[in-house]
Amino acid sequence: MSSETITAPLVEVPPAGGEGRAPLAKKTLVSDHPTWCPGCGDFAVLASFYKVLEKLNYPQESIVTFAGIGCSSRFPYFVNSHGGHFIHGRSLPFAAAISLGREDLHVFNFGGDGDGFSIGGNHLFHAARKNTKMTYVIMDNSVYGLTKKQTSPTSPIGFKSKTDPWGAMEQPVNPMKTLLTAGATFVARSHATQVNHMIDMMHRAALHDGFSVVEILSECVEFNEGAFDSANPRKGGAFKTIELKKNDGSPEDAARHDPTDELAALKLALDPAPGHFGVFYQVKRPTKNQLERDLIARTREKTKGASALQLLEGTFAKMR
Ligand SMILES: Cc1ncc(C[n+]2csc(CCOP(=O)(O)OP(=O)(O)O)c2C)c(N)n1
Ligand code: SF4
Ligand SMILES: [Mg+2]
Repeated sequence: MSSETITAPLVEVPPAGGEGRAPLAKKTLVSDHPTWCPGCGDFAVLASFYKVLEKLNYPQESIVTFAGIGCSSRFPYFVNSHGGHFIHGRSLPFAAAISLGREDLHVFNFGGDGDGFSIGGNHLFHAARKNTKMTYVIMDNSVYGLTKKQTSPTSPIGFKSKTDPWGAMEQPVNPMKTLLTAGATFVARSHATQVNHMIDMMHRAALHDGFSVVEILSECVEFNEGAFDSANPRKGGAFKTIELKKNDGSPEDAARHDPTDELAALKLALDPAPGHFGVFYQVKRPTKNQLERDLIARTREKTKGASALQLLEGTFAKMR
């Protein structure tokens, strides 16, 4: 590789959109035939995600979808984009590396409640606090679906499974509370039966400059049927949406939710199941991408135009 290649800017960030090209359409985004069980909530999440991509109209080659392991983590197979299927619970650091190294790409990560809050809990915590630019969609079915019904971190107390035949005994994770306290800068919640709401949440998440997470309650019809009926109006439940402040000075605005108010978001998160749906929290905080970009720029100023190769050679020389 010539030093010319190395000194060229590593990252060119093109504007989103497909100028001079046909708009991004579902037919080009569909990849493999989804292999989920008929009736699985994940189908609706996938259909909504295609819609979100159509709305965003990113150049197709700039879209990256990642996932760990699980039924929900099969997601990247069904999206015609760059992507990867990584070790159970470990897709976030992989996705973070792509986000940091290739800022021209739009990185989406998918997974289940087990992948995100159990084996991958540690990675989720650090991805959130580091605020690396990407969108993470957690399809929460409150069970390990792929491995055929074990208790997951979001299974409620009393849930009977292969690991808890007498009923789960331990306190489940509260996803919204966990994500808020971990430091995610965009936290939202939706339900797989509410397609327009899902599209809105994923679209807002994708446009957020930072680590954005959407938890979507997505029913596993095989191993946890009816788990989220209490939030499904068609099944007699209540889908309580969060009304965001309009800052229009109206008296009714006082009761609306301010998504920059962390304590108000935590209060919403503490409401018992089925809880609230919508944007709990959204703030601006420097992304890891921005911080690293600035650091590289400052370092490059000090090194007076030296190429990356020269810098590397200099470092090795000092180590001799
Ligand atoms: C390191 C490792 N541990 C355990 C497994 C087995 N395993 C595969 S998927 C899974 C749980 C999946 O549950 P979840 O993330 O909730 O996804 P779902 O299938 O419910 O969508 C487990 C335990 C694995 N593949 N790799
Ligand atoms: S086992 Fe459950 S989560 Fe997995 S595809 Fe079937 S319905 Fe969906
Ligand atoms: Mg699951």
